[in-house]
Amino acid sequence: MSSAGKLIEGRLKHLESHLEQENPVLLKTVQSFRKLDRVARSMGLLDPEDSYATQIPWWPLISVLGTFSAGKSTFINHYLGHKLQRTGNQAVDDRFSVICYSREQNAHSLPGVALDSDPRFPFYQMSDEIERVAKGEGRRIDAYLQLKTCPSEQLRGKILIDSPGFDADAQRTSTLRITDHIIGLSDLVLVLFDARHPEPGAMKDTLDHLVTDTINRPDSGKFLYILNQIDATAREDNPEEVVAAWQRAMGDRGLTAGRFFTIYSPDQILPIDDEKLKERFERKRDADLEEIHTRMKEVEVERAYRIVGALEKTARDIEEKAAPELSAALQHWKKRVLWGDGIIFGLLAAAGLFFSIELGYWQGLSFAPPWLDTLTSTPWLLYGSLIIILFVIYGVHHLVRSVTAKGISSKLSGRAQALGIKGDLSKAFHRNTRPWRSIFSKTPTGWGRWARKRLYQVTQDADGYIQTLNDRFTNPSGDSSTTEQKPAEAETAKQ
Ligand SMILES: Nc1nc2c(ncn2[C@@H]2O[C@H](COP(=O)(O)OP(=O)(O)OP(=O)(O)O)[C@@H](O)[C@H]2O)c(=O)[nH]1
Ligand SMILES: [Mg+2]
Repeated sequence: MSSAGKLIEGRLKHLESHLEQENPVLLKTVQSFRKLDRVARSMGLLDPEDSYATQIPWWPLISVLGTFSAGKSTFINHYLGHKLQRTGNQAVDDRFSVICYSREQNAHSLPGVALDSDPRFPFYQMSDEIERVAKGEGRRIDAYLQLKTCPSEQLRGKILIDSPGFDADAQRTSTLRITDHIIGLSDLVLVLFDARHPEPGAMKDTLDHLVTDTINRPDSGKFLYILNQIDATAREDNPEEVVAAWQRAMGDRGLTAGRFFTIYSPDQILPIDDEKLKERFERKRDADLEEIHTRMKEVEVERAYRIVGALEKTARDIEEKAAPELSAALQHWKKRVLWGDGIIFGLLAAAGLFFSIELGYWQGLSFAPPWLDTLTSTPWLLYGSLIIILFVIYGVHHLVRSVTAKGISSKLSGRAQALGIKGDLSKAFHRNTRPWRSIFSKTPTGWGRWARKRLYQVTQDADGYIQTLNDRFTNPSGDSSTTEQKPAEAETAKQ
């Protein structure tokens, strides 16, 4: 039962081939996840068609949200160095574009369903999510999402999401729901506003949704708020005042300094006649753009460490939480079965004694029912009766086993959630209660020396990966031969 199903093996292969292209440092971790899967499957924690590797998002997600025509698509095109997204002053796109790397020179557009089966994307539940808010819409996932590929080196190892313009009043609930879902999945959220609107007060609802609601989230650190197109303010009498008004509007909603940026697209500059002003604008823009791009680079690094962290944590959780929890449940089950058997067989014996006395089967202390002689003198009758009695005892015992097991396993699901154990603890427990398993065995199925050794190997592997990542991202020794960078990646890292 510990072998992987065909479907999941296919997905893992797919994952490996993408990692090979985009993030080779993480490639080996898939092998370690396979080891974990084998242990978990033999314990019954995972189904053959499940894998721990597909339960975590491998690619960091950066989403770009913001008001209509704020310049979201222009910002993305500039970042990629490709004119991938259509831009314009009319609302040009009402779908979310999920943009990912592909070696192929031509950019491709694929329908939203393509996201369903690709292990890079945590979107397979998205249609269910849409279905929940708008009945019948889940099947129309293509109307909300599209997948685009682009050969930009900037895109290696990450996914960008371009979104349709945001307007709190006009949004359909399903679009709002998708926006929230995407925000939840994202590692970094860039929220763009348009400096051509000199009056932020006019968009109160939008600001409430995009700023007030996001600033109070526990993961508020992942949001960057960007006032875009500030080149347009150069024509105002007092350009600083426009920025200051936005800053105040943000500050009123609790935004602290340091996460509010002012930029404009280097590709779309309106002519600025005042040379000094132009230079000041450019300096500020370049500094802010660099900081934003650095944050975009950092999510990739953070995500790589987080994946190795998840690998190690899952291994430790099996050893330190799942296995002890199962052993404790088995002890508990044994006690309940013994008590259950004791009570039922005790009652049966008492009832037997009572009726046999009532029927006058006892002569003093000896059991002498009138049919005893016939029974003992007819072997088939004697053995037949004994077999029937044994069957009844066995049946009652198994009934007690399964009733008590059900009670314990329903509690175990809650425990697994509370302890944050990945995998199905109650299924694993059921594996231990199969008819041929004795209630006296203390070690859970699949949890032996072999499993411990595997888990130990995985934690050792994880330490090795952390070191590789450290070498790759910090390279304290300055020795390039210790890094696993390929020339193309080194190029990306420099940018
Ligand atoms: N002057 C100037 N124009 C810009 C800048 N960024 C974008 N634009 C222009 O603003 C318009 C809207 O840009 P888009 O990138 O399409 O905006 P968007 O946010 O993707 O728009 P929707 O997807 O329709 O919501 C386009 O005509 C761009 O050329 C900028 O920094 N400065
Ligand atoms: Mg756009």
